[in-house]
Amino acid sequence: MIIVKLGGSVISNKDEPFSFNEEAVKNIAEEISSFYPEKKFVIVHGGGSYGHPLASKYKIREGMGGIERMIGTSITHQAMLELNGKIIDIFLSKALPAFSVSPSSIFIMKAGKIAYGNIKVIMELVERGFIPVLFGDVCLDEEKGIDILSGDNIISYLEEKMDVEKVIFLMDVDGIYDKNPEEEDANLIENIDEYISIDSSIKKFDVTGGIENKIKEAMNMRCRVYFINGFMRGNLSKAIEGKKVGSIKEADKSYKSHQPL
Ligand code: IP8
Repeated sequence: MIIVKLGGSVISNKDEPFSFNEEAVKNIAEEISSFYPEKKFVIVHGGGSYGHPLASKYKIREGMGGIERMIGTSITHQAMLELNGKIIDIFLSKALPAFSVSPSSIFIMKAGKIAYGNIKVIMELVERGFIPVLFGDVCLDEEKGIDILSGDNIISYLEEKMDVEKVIFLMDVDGIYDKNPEEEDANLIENIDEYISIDSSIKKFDVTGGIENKIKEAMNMRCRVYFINGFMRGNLSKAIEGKKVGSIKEADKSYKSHQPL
């Protein structure tokens, strides 16, 4: 099974609230359709300009905080459902049996991580040939009451519990860089393991927030992980076929997915 993360900056324009990059999602669905049903997929998408502005407007990461925040939590979830619906519709139009699974209905968080997950439905959907489509969502939290669950955290959890052949992160840049990719002397890191092995620290990456979290999560995964540009047609197919593209973290030597890399 292959997990594909549709990054928020690929499916929407982060600077424009409630924007949706229909063309990009159509291209992604088309590429996936040429590998389906031989390959099994789970899709996880980010919040983009649907989830993030609302999550900060209602201060959801601060936890429970009265009726206004509870209403805001529900509004944020509804916005994510709307975004999810747009993605599912495109997949269906390409004859892919995408099936929406709300993370807030199956996960509970604690200290920024998933503390409880009921993923039997996801496993059985995949077994029957469906393509579950999850997303970064609001989530119940054992300590704070509520929190935001990022798509990247969901992927780490699924990778640990399921038989995952590879994880492919679709981004709006060509992969992971040694510094902010907007800087002229930034270099794309093709082999993340090699780069890190020099001093075994992700501090070498001049990164913050989202990317730092992504690299950390990827380094803890057992399977091969790709970071590729989701706007470049053909990139996703190359990653699915196991070709060299973007930045790659190799699978752990001891890890054997039941499916070929
Ligand atoms: O974009 C965030 O998910 P992410 C989800 O995967 C919300 O971090 C609701 C902001």
